[in-house]
Formats: sequence, structure tokens, C-alpha cells
Amino acid sequence: MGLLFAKLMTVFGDKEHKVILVGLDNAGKTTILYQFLTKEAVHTSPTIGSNVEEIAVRKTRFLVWDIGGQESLRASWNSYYCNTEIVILVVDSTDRERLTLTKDELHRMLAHEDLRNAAVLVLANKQDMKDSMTAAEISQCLTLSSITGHSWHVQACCALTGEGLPASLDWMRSRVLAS
Ligand SMILES: Nc1nc2c(ncn2[C@@H]2O[C@H](COP(=O)(O)OP(=O)(O)O)[C@@H](O)[C@H]2O)c(=O)[nH]1
Ligand SMILES: [Mg+2]
Repeated sequence: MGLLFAKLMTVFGDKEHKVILVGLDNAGKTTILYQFLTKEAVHTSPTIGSNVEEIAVRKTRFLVWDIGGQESLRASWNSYYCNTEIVILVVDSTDRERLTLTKDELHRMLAHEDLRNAAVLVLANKQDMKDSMTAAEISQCLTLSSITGHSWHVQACCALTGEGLPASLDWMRSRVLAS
């Protein structure tokens, strides 16, 4: 009965799906959050604490938490995990040096009990920059193919123009409707 009710709530669009936006500082998380909302680039400053916004994709509503990525804040990411349905990992595709660090943070996160049912969307951001890594290169460096317990997807994007973001929202929508 509970399950049927939950399903009906989803159909009628009453349920809000929790999403967290993670990634190292400067990856483009806040720019992506506001691009999802306004389809315009906004001026951002490093996020201290978190920003949270509701995004509706047709009848599906997401509550998206943008969590600060500086080293001192990464330790508190796990306080946001509970009930998260989708983790969006934003990667600065030009930041080759810190990709290993991103990989470690990703795999550490996915081992957390509270994220056992979460799907993972990796956004290979800053595709407008020359010398950016492709989505396939990032996928390989992050060893995404080794992820077995979670559904995952990698999408190339540019937060400044919004390219790749509608496709990301479509994937998120199809994920939550399928579960
Ligand atoms: N060239 C380029 N710059 C971007 C892109 N996305 C974000 N930025 C810039 O990268 C910087 C960090 O973005 P921000 O959203 O604050 O990153 P956060 O720390 O992950 O929240 C800002 O100067 C953004 O304008 C992108 O797709 N292309
Ligand atoms: Mg930010």
C-alpha cells in the first residue's frame, strides 16, 4: 500500500526527489544549479555551506542541494546523503591534476550506506575550454565502469551556455521515474 501510494505521488508529481551536487571547488556546481533554474549564467562566489533550489522537469520535481567543495567542507558531505536519489558529480574537465582526488572522493562516497540506492550523474563540465578532457576520458579516469551497485551516466556539458544540461535533466527524470 505504501509503495502504491508512493508511486501515485510520483505520477501526480507531488514527490520531491532529493539530488546533491558535489565536486571539487571551482568545478562549476553553483553555475550549473542556476543554469538549471534560469538558463542563464550567473556570477558565483565560492559556496560556503550550501545552496538549495527546486527544479521542475515537466511534472517531476527535484530538490537540488549544492554543497561546497572546498577541502574543509568535503568532510561534511555525508550529512547530506540521507534519502538522496541522485548524486551529480561535477568535474572541471580541464583540471587534470585533481581528477584522481575527484575519483577518490567519488568512490568513497558511493561506499556510504546512505547512498546505496542513489544513481550517479557525472557532468564533464567546461567543454568550451580548449584542452578539456572528453566525457570518455573522464569516465575512464574516474573508473566509472567499476561501479556496479549504482546506475550511472556521464554527460559532457558547458555550464556557461547550458549545453548538455537539458539532456542531464532528462536522464535524471528517467532515473527517478524508473525506480
Ligand atoms: N569556461 C567555463 N567556465 C565555467 C563553466 N562552468 C563554470 N565556470 C566558471 O568556473 C568558476 C567556478 O564556478 P562555480 O559554479 O562557482 O564552481 P563551484 O565551486 O563548483 O560552485 C566560475 O568562474 C564559473 O564562471 C564552464 O562550463 N565553462
Ligand atoms: Mg559553489
